[in-house]
Amino acid sequence: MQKSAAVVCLPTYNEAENIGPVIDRLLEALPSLDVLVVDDGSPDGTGDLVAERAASDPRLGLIRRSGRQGLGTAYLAGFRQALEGGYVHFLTMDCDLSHAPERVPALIAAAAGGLDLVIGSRYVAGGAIEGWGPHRRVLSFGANSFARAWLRIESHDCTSGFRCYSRRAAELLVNSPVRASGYSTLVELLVRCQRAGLAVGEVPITFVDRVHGKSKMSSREMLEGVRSVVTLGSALAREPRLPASIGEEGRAGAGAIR
Ligand SMILES: Nc1nc2c(ncn2[C@@H]2O[C@H](COP(=O)(O)OP(=O)(O)O)[C@@H](O)[C@H]2O)c(=O)[nH]1
Ligand SMILES: [Mg+2]
Repeated sequence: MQKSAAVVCLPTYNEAENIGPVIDRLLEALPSLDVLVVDDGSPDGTGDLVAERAASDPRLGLIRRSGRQGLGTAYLAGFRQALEGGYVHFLTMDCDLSHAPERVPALIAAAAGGLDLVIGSRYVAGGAIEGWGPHRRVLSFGANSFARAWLRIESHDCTSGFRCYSRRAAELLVNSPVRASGYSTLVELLVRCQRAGLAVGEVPITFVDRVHGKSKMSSREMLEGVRSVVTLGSALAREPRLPASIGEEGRAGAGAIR
């Protein structure tokens, strides 16, 4: 396995129109990249499309789960399998082209500079959002600001799903008692890395609203996410801190990298 080997864990639920272009653009973006799709029995046949393609493409893998089980467990199922593959970088992104596959090398380059978690960020200089109206912008920025303040998160975009984790970050997370689901899972995974003293940084991305398919983020899910960020704060306060040995080297990298 090459030193730069990276895998993108791609959670999917009803992304039949997007999955082909996302995989094409990812495989094109970097020759050393593999893709692992985690599909939750999408009724629109996303899993079948991937299975067909994976049969003849060794760079593509598929985990099929029965029924929608949430984003958090999808990431962790992907990491658990990918950790057996000896990868160095473990990426996650949405499968709706909101996250440009061409930005993957920038995340990996920042990670290779010594970060354990690199976030593709909408809220640092150079970051942007295209295609969202004021309502969704305010909701996202509000949920993000609330989670940052409540959990004392240093990163500016704590709900972005476009990320690159190091091997030790992926190992930490699969062995953590991750409890949140939905948007708050992203917050929890970040908080767990920050609390373990891992080095976290951000690179700017331009987030583009999805063109095909529907967002799975409803107002109800967003409210539920805020509620679970609140309870996450108290649950984390009761948990013992991880040994400092994980990350004494780490804390420098909270800034943005271009
Ligand atoms: N496997 C799996 N994927 C999911 C689930 N919920 C959402 N996704 C995927 O997670 C990504 C983010 O969801 P999306 O609907 O784009 O949320 P938004 O970006 O907040 O609007 C997409 O690739 C979805 O297909 C789930 O329960 N299981
Ligand atoms: Mg999306």
